Amino acid sequence: MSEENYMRIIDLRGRKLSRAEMLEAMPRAEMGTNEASELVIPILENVKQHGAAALRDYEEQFDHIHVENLRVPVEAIQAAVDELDPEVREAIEESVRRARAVAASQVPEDFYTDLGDGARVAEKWIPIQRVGLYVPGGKAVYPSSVIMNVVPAQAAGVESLAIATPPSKATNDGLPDKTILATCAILGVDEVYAVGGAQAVAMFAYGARGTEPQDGEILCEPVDKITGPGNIFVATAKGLVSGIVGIDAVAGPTEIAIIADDTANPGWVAADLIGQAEHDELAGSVLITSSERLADAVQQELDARVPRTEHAERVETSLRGRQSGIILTDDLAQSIDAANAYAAEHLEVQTEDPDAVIARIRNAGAIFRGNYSPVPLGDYMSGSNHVLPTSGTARFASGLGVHTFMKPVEIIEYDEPGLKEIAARINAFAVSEDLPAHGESVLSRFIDDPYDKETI
Ligand code: HSO
Ligand code: ZN
Repeated sequence: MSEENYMRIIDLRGRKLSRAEMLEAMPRAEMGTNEASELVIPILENVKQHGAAALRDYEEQFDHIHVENLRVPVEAIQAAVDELDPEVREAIEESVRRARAVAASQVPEDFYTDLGDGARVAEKWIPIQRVGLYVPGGKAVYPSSVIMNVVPAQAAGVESLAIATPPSKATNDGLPDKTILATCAILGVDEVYAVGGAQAVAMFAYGARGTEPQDGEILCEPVDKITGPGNIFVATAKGLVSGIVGIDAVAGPTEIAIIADDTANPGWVAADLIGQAEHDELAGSVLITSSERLADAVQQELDARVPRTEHAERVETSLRGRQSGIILTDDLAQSIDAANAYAAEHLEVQTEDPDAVIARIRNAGAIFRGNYSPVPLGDYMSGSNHVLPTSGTARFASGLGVHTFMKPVEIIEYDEPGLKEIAARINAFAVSEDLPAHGESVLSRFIDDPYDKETI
């Protein structure tokens, strides 16, 4: 393989790596330190103090757009769907149908455990009441991501759902991107704000007062959880308000890993690597294989395909970046070890027996099985969710789903005999922690004077 190749080789062959060495060998960009906080903290504070006035100022300052109606009028949302290209509309509707079918089966069931007579612990799943979804603007306008957030929230039973998305620079009419608005209409979301960036996160976290004609004094009520991707300022703002409200994960650049063997089609593998690289110069595209022949063939396919794709420059930067590469392994077992260490946001398995590989995968945001389940299928229309853990966080986190918008609450249901049976043990435990009033609380129910230690 020559120097000219798009992707660098990370050769693990013949190396017995410790866990730390394996993690170290994985192609990932350095995480920069976060200097955005200094800019974001005053924005949060200002929106908290001044509500709508501050939001308008920031839209003028950062997006250079005067937004008259911070809350997008419902007629504008409906008009967007009427103007939508019918082909795009069908695509959105198909995507929504499939996502809804999957989300419906994801709704968790309540359950209980009996621990004896009159001793039960039940578990009840409660939807989060109000959620704010951030939808980025700019070059990455993804109506598909609106679907991925809204559908599971609705299936979870979230009562109130608001969307914030910046006013479009392209139309410069103070309204957000029309396809985003149309997607909101198709999904039945009518609370949409033409507000972007850190200020949108502040509006969701603290709520905002304003002088909007259609809302009287309150522009936006505070939410309980904020989800959705965003740039460094949005991510930083989400980090800062988390604790006041819930947030989904703070996403890093998107990435794909493909485990492939000699049975894989090199053209398809190359196309999938390019597809991911198209997102961002920092996107990671990783091929993991023990077949040098496949690796060579994929490099050749990249040579042929990259120059012909529209975003060739961006793709090239991403493929040549240190976050991308071809990992060469001794065998399938080492490929699986590497995939588990990398913990890809998207893991494609294009091998002779994909099920045998999948059985041994423990870390991946989502697994795309076989040659006909490429990542873009999942991005748009498989019914699965495309908001997935990035940067190796798939080791401990999962993708967005109905569970993201619900929380389990335990209900403790003991009756008199159930409590009496273990009252003395609870008391013993409490005393051992020097919290005797805890024991006295329980004992009060069974003896006259729990404070008289002589009688216990
Ligand atoms: N691959 C992206 C999602 C996306 N792709 C949206 C196209 N549109 C992150 O999972
Ligand atoms: Zn994508």
